[in-house]
Amino acid sequence: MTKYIPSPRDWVREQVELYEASGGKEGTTLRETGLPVIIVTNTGNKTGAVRKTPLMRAVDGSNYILIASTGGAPKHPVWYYNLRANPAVKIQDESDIYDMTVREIVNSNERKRLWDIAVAAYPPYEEYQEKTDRVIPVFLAEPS
Ligand code: F42
Repeated sequence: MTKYIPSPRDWVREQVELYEASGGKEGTTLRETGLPVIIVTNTGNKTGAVRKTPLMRAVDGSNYILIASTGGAPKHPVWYYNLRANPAVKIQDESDIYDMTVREIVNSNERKRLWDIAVAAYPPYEEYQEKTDRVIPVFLAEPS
């Protein structure tokens, strides 16, 4: 079995642990916001290790929209490069787990459509985009 390396950030690692240990019944929202979170299991692009990244839940039909915002930080999160290198992921949405394939959406009309859905699900994404010079990447995850 491939090695799982938990996030070095305490609050992220603890959310993943609670989410998984409870079978998707606890730890499923972003702290006090009450807004839903999914867990994206991905593969480290250098280590090949299993990585688990909580993200806000934004959906387009049966597809998930993944926003690489990291709170508007100047650099893309590491998981962005993991998904570019290895698009096969697992997504846990509460108690449901799906095998999915992701692709970065670069077409500007499609990106805008998905971005607007994501902002409706989690309004702070808009402030994160204003905070940073980079264009925040948008992925679409579709059932494999
Ligand atoms: N982040 C978002 O970008 N968008 C969201 O919607 C979002 C929601 C969210 C909700 C709940 C929650 O608990 C966290 C949430 N986050 C959200 C934060 C998100 O889960 C990530 O923690 C954040 O985006 C930072 O991602 P990161 O991949 O940069 O994480 C760092 C801290 C990290 O774990 N780094 C690892 C490490 O050990 O330093 C590296 C992990 C890795 O994949 N390494 C690669 C490998 O091969 O294993 C190689 C690294 C390389 O150099 O390329």
